[in-house]
Amino acid sequence: MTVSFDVVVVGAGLAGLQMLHQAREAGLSVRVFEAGAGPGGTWYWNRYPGARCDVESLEYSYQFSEELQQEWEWTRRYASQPEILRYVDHVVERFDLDRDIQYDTPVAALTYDEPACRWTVRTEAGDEVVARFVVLAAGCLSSVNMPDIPGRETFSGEILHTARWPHEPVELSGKRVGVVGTGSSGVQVIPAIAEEAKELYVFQRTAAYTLPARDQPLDPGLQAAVKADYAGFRARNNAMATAGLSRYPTNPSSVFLVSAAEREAAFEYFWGLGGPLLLRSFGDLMSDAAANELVADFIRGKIRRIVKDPGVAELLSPKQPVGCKRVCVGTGYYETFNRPHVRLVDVASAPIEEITPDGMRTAAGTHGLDTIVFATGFDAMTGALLGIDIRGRDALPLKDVWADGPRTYLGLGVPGFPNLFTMTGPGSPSVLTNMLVAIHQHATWIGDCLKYLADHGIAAIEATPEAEEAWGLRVNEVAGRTLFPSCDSWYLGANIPGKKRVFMPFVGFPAYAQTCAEVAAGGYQGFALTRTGT
Ligand code: N01
Repeated sequence: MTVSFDVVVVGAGLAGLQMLHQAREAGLSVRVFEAGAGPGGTWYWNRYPGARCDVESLEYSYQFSEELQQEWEWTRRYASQPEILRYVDHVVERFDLDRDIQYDTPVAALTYDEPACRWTVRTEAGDEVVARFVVLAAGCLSSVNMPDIPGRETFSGEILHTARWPHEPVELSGKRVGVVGTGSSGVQVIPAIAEEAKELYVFQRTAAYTLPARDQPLDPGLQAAVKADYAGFRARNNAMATAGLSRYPTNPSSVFLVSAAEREAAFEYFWGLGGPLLLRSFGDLMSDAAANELVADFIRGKIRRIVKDPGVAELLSPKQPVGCKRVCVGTGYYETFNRPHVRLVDVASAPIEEITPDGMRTAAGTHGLDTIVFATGFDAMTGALLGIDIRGRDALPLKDVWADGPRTYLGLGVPGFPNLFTMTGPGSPSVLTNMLVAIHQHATWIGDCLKYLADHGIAAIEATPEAEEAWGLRVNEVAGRTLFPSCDSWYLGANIPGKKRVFMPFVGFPAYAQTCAEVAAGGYQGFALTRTGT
């Protein structure tokens, strides 16, 4: 007999765990399928040396339980990967989540049965269950991008990817290590590997802006003050475009309205605060290319002062607007290139051609290596969803519907795919915000929706094509007012060969959350609701 649930959730990362909690709160039976052997998603897989969240720990946490907020003590301004995984384990135990999670179980296919208003969920092992609703919480940055470089199989040493780092300790001391990629993962792993390796070669194609994290032990006074009014703290953060860091509001002034000395002083102040806050020093840095160039130049000046070799400093200086690729936050990143055993290899001018049995060959020469670390990122936002064979009404494959890029209504639903919700999906603020806030907003919205459907005897909910069309226009219109679409980034899908370029996230959390609330209050406008028995 086929096992049946009210809800199946795909993924037991931070999104899937909260969704499980919310669905239980709505009185529904739930099963979560997780590909990994444990919970935590991103934080389960990305266990590379130096991995640390670049969102402040007091904000990168769940807000669905006041008791949880009060009892958990963070130790650092930015939590390390092991600390976040300890938090995840605590949450799983405290809310007894494990009994509804099936680990080591990747989902292979989802097929909608229209007459029954049910999804059949097939795992890679071939087992099937049936569910009224499916929530995809498979992660925005979980489908690994491993570049197809010839000769990989011939390499005699070890090849690693930051997002599939082994659970066992990796021995790098005394070794010649190559790191490919200088995004957020590369910026964190490179200084850590430099501590151990005999020689480190960093293969850089595009220089990224790296702002100093200024990580430190968390001020107990600050933690106590936040806990004294966590609800107020969350509410103030929710009013920010990025759903965070309300303690440091954006200076609304235009950078052009101040003198050069005032501008430098403001940049210095925000640079000193650490993290991505430099982008809050003036109100027009993310909307005006000339304003952005001023802050870009400020950062390049910092790089020139930190990095002793002028040629290396020049190579490390990014050319694209600041923030159109996600800014990196690091500790000692630029300083690492002053170390005598660290070499920057420019693979923009001389691309990687081949992996050989004992190293990496670029157009400029060969570098002998014992270990290669790929920090080459992800097929973001759509990769994990399209990795599942999802077929909606009339067996319509999602990959065909999204052949020209993802199209959604509110990043929550897709026409033709009733009773299927995407968490933090394309078309929602997602990766442009503090993910834990985006997750909370989606998990509570979906949980409330499921309860509404049950209370009103509704068997199916489906985004309408008109609502999806209008939403797509709004996503583009809002993004078009910013510099986000102005360079090749994973937000656009530009990092994956052949992927259609569509700006995927929605810019601006508060307007989005308000729209979602209005849609719900209006009886789920933009969604077609089918009553039981109709
Ligand atoms: O991946 P990326 P990531 N040959 O795509 C290069 C989050 N995150 O894992 O720019 C040579 O940003 C590529 O070069 P280019 C965060 O949202 C958060 O670092 O395409 N190079 C780039 O340098 C982040 O934005 C945290 O020219 C190749 C790099 O690899 C997102 O995850 C930590 C190449 C990939 O950078 C992704 O970050 C880590 C090739 N064939 C990640 N292919 C924190 O919270 C790719 N590259 C701190």
